[in-house]
Amino acid sequence: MTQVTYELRNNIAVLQLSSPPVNSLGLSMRQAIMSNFQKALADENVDAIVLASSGSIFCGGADISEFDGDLAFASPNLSELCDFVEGTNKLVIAAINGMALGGGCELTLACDYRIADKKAKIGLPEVQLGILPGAGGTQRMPRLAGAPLALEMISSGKPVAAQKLLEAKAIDRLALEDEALLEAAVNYAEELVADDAPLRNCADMAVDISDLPEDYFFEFRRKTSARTQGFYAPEQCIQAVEAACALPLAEGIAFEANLFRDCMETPQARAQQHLFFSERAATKIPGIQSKTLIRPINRVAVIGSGTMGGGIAMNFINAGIETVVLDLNAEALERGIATIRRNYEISAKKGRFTQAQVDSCLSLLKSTTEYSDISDVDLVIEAVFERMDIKQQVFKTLDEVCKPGAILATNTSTLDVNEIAAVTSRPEAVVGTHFFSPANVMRLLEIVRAEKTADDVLMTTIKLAQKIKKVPVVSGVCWGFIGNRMIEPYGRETARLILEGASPAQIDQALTDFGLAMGFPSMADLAGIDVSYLIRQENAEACYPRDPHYAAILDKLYELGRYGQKSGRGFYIYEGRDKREDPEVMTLAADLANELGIKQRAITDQEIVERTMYVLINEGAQILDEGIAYRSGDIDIVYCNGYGFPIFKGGPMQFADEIGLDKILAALNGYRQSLGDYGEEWFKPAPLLERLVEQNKSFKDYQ
Ligand code: 3H9
Repeated sequence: MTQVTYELRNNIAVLQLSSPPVNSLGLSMRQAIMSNFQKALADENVDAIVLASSGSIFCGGADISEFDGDLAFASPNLSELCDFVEGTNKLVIAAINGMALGGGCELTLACDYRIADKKAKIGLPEVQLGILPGAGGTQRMPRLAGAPLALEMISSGKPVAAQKLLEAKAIDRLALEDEALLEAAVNYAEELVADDAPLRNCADMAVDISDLPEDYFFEFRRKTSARTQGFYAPEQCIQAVEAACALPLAEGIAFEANLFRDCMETPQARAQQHLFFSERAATKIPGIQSKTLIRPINRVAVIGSGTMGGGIAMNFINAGIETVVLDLNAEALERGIATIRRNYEISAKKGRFTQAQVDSCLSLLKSTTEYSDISDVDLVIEAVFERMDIKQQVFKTLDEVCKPGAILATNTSTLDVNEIAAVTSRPEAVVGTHFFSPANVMRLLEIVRAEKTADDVLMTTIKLAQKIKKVPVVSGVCWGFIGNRMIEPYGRETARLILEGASPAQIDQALTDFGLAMGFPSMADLAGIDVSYLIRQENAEACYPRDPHYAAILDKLYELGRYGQKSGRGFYIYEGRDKREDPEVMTLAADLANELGIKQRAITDQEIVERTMYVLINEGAQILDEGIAYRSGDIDIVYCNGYGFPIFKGGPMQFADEIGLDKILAALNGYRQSLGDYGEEWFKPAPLLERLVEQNKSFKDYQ
């Protein structure tokens, strides 16, 4: 297939990148660009070259799938291609439509002139893949757009509107509203030829540092350090832009190349690239055609107007979908709707939405206390109290009132979706949609595929999740699905470590040093110790063994009315926004340990991290083996988007692959032995883990 088309329009050669979906710059694409350029350069009738795209975007950058081998560096590599384009003796005009990202953006920077469509976005998102622009972007962008804008773009990875780069003079012209970009680019090229416009080369430019304060880079580092903690690439991005300000282009490019190779070899880069592909793979379901017809979803109902119901409803109205919130209790409904309105007002005040956007969202929000008002909706999401009998009652009613073809979804976070579906006459229409709190903020959506969920119901739910800007992951049915099932052994291990002598603060510190957003003790205090107690009571049979060691410290805190932040005391003491350690917790733990015959001792941070993380990974292995998750990457997406697992470690399963499954297995077996009966009961390695180690494989190999 032709990856680059060549066309002559009078004296202008038009090269169009034509490799869907994103014109990524793999080796064959780079070769095709090079040979088409050579053709245009060899033709004496050609005065200028327009580089454009025939697809919906200009280019998504280097082919990331080449990064795990040598192909990315094979000649012509992207850097060589950009140098070649910059060095040509004919005018080259980039015509940017849709998006120009990463290497795609770098290619345009090597052109002499740039014209973009008004809606185009341009970015250098490499830092989000754990690397930095490696084809001259860190050197050419500061020369063309100025150091501050370039540094912001390169270190955040966020694309900017073409208009912004026009203002910075890195883009020369925007296509007029009613003018097709390609036509505009060809006209522009003809104009430039007629005007005898000069060739441009970044080697002839220096970064303008006249307005940069002396401590500019120091201050930038200081301001971004909290956001970039644990990541390797952001600092390399800063160093590269600093170099651009000091070195001639060729030296700067050589400096950038070293940093690029250095980043490529880090675990962070592997982790972030794994997450990029895992997020996309998670929407593909084995055995289901991606072209499966999806059902139109134009009107949605949410049952329950509590925090969760309200948050869920906001997702849909933000996406322009009319949404009815139903609550049988009129007062609760009024309160719920008022909360949604208030949330929008706050967003408007903070500048996240314009007043017009708020008005448009609120015009899509409806409310009712009558089931008959939702008979025509295309999708209902139930978000009522987490109890099987209550949920089943709701589903019986939905089955009676909803139109044929409607999708019936439950927001349960733990319950058996098959049992919920079984009370309806249409179990094929039932699916789980487990939102995470706050539902309008958290990106993760666990979609639960029950035994009888129809393929088109599942695919519609996945597509809808993307429409409302969630990251969907499909889970099979089991207690707690992927995320909450895995959190259970992690919480148990924390509770046990406290009985053995680790303080909540030590555990929190060890886990935040590891990279988690917060450790289990702080998380339990935030979520409510009463909430986790009730979950343990409700699910005792399904999941929690009645072991006296199990969560003893959490049960004790509950008995004492220490529910966490909401009651001012839990694992910690809370005063306003401050929290401090509570020595009484350690006394309680010592008494319980004594009662249960557990010997207290000093525990290292390494032991804390290993025990909590390795049981999490072990449960993940079991989930994979049972087919609850389709891929290890799905588990990683759940943990990085819903449970604060550090992105730079790529999720628990990628972390395990990185350190080696043999080491995880050895450590589990070590604790199994050293922790006596407790170890024997809770540290048995998952059979899949043992099998993979025997076969010398990783979780990634198991699909
Ligand atoms: C770089 O450029 C390094 C250089 O500085 C130096 C090199 C030496 N490569 O996201 P979508 C696939 S690093 C390979 O669903 P959308 C993607 O996996 C690169 N594949 O579409 C998916 O495949 P599948 C810097 C890529 O419309 C399909 O295309 N660039 C690449 O929602 C559709 O993708 C970036 O970081 C790629 N570069 O969003 C940009 N890009 O169908 C990364 C996409 O098999 N890309 N694919 O699942 C994106 O941000 C989005 O894909 C984009 C389109 C916004 C372009």
